[in-house]
Amino acid sequence: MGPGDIKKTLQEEAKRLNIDKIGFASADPFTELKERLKDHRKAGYESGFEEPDLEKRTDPRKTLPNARSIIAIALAYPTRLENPPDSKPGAYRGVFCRASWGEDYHRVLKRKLEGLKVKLLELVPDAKVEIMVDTGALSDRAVAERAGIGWSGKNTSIITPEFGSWVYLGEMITDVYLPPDQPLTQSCGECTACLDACPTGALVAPGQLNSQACLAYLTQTKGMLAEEYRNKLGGYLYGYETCQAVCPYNRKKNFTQHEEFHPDPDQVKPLLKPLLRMSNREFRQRFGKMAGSWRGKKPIQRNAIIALGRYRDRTAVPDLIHLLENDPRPVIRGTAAWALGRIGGSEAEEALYRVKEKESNEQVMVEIEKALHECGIQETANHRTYREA
Ligand code: B12
Ligand code: SF4
Repeated sequence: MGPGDIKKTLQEEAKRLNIDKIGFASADPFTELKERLKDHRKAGYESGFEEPDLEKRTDPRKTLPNARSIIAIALAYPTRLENPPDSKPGAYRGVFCRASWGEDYHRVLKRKLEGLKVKLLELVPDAKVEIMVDTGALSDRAVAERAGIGWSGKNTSIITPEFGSWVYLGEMITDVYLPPDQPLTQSCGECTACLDACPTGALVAPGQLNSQACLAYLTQTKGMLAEEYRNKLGGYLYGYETCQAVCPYNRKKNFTQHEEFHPDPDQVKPLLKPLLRMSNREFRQRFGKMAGSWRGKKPIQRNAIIALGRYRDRTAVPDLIHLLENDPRPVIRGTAAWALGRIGGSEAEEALYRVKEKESNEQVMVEIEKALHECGIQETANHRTYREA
């Protein structure tokens, strides 16, 4: 069988496996990307989640010697929640980004790629293959771009004409030669909607993201969230997606053909308060299969506390006080102090004074002081409102 026929058979197999898009690219080094990545690093824009070795990241042959082709795939994911549960006073909810809905996409895409691998090995029994989804050395986006899956948007996402950027990407490097596809020629044109909408200015230039300021990244950090970002998360517990939501290519796109990605509304939009007291075991049971659980419980709980503070949910005060007084993790105590400062009231203020006497962590102390100051400001404001009335 010739390379063209192998490619055709793989395309047919992809259809059978319910893969939304498949593209083929050469495995030559990504030389242009390498220069970009160097600049990206120099500017301090990396997240730290990327493969650190730039050689490995841009040369597929560092992963698979004699690599000749890369087979890239994309799977579309849903964007709409049917019957979303209400988020209301006393029962506020947070939200996981759409890229975390349903079963962890790493597993789903790897299964699809394994299916393609089986077919390729049937056709070329001594073929060598290496499968990657997100955590591999290569830039999945650069591969998808080269393979004609989609084009690179100003929000840095790969945008497909059919599914917008609501797609996951994955690839398989092989030493089998397969005729490459052509990259797409489409582009964003004059549109700047994502750059204008990003609440933190993380999209520093078209196609260039400062990850350190990206809310999608910041929801995944384990330390204290810098104060300037706390009011900008908008209820997100994991990930962020405004730069995708505003994109005209994503408008009204909602693809539900993969059952694995169907969201459980109560899981992807959970009540905030119960998250605060969740054990590790409960967390794993409830969220362990989602992509959004990979950083563990702490960032999700921290973000839930921030959301409760932002909503000024008075019914959360007892739970927040419990954390402030008892939680062994300074990040959780410090964030709880911040939330109590935002919510205010005598119960919160008294608790803050109480813990001030015994707190030994410096960072938490700073948050307590600031929260007490905030309570004082609110007290004065309430008093003023009362007098004016
Ligand atoms: C690190 C990482 C992050 C970081 C940094 C993201 C970033 N933009 O760099 C953080 C945590 C912020 C993140 C967030 C998200 N991520 Co992410 N992430 C990755 C990861 C592991 C590496 C990306 C990387 O190397 N970034 C560094 C930049 C420089 O490289 P790059 O983005 O691959 O480079 C492309 C473009 O940025 C552009 N480019 C790079 N530099 C320059 C410079 C100029 C001047 C120009 C014009 C262009 C340009 O060219 C490259 C080829 O297209 C990939 C998986 C992988 N192995 O590739 C997933 C991946 C990119 N993430 C993905 C997803 C889904 C997300 C989120 C949507 C999740 C969410 N809802 O929160 C957000 C989107 C935020 C955004 N606008 O990028 C998908 C993207 C799918 C798609 N359609 O594009 C990937 C491919 C995972 C996957 N296998 O599906 N992610
Ligand atoms: S919002 Fe506009 S500029 Fe941004 S990625 Fe979409 S089309 Fe491109």
